[in-house]
Amino acid sequence: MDKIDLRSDTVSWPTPRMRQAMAEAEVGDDVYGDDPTVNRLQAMAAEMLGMEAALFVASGTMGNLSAVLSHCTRGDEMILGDVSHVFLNEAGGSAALGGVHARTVPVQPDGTLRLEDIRRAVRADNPHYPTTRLLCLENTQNTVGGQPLGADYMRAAIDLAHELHLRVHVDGARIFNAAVALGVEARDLVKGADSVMFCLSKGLCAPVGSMLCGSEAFIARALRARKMLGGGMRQAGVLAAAGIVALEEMVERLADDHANACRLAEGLAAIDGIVIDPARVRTNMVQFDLADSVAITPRQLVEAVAAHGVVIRASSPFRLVTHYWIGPHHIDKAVAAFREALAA
Ligand code: TLP
Repeated sequence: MDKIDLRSDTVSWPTPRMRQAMAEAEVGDDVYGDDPTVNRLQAMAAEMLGMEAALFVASGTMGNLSAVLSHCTRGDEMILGDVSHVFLNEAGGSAALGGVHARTVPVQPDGTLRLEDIRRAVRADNPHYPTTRLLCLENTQNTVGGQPLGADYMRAAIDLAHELHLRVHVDGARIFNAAVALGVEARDLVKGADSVMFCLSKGLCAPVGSMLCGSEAFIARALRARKMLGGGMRQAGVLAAAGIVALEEMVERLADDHANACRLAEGLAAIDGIVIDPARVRTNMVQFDLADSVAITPRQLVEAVAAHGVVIRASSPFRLVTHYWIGPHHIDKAVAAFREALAA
């Protein structure tokens, strides 16, 4: 990778091992269930997440939407975080295509939804109201800096939802970042959930794809939803082969991305004009703001660091994301680029 691209871990390229596995993949028609490489990936994913079955989908967005369509019917309501990806960044698909009403509760700085907020958001049985059907949790919680939600919290939220007769879907796009950061197995973070989606194409570096996991019965419904969304793929083993390498080789090393994110945060904290709390960096994301005293605009900062080969997006707060293609020397170059941009 020629640039130091910190916009997201989605920008990560497949590894040489992935490209080789893709070239050599055994394939079949996956819509007929005939692709041995897809079937192997699905079995691995289900096993790692402690679920009965799994389905290979084109993207995290497709996985989340397939889950919502499989859990809910039109006019149902789901409770989810007010800055969750499903609510903010999935083109309103659950409303547009599923007729599912969103009831948001505030995401806390640690990424959790308060249990009392969840309890209060559940509707009474009354014909004026939609039927509350689903709770969506996000782990790690992207918008608050990739905070990992611990196993105790997940268990408490899942148990509460079940007590309230809700189903639970976990948007675990980065569940392996959470697991590695917390030193637990991913399956321990989703125990009892009715479904979980995780992405192969973010920190795990695969070029395409996410996995939706759940019970056999749930996956049978999700298979139809995926088909309806145009996600029935044919010789998808070419893509699944990279996903297998992702699960075999790329999970434990996420700890390097987390260490690099800490290094980046500490470097930025030493620069006048940057407002950051390095203690909040728990996984592969770094958030910071510009101090009011800083003369340049966010857009000018983006352009100034781009001149040094550092690619970021203007946002408030700024978000920088580390991944496989970013090593400690890239971090040091990036910090130097920020220092120079803000010294000007
Ligand atoms: N997130 C992307 C952007 O869409 C914001 C990113 O750069 O972080 N759940 C979560 C928590 C996500 O962060 C994302 C992607 C998705 C779902 C959707 O995955 P894709 O992009 O594969 O549809």
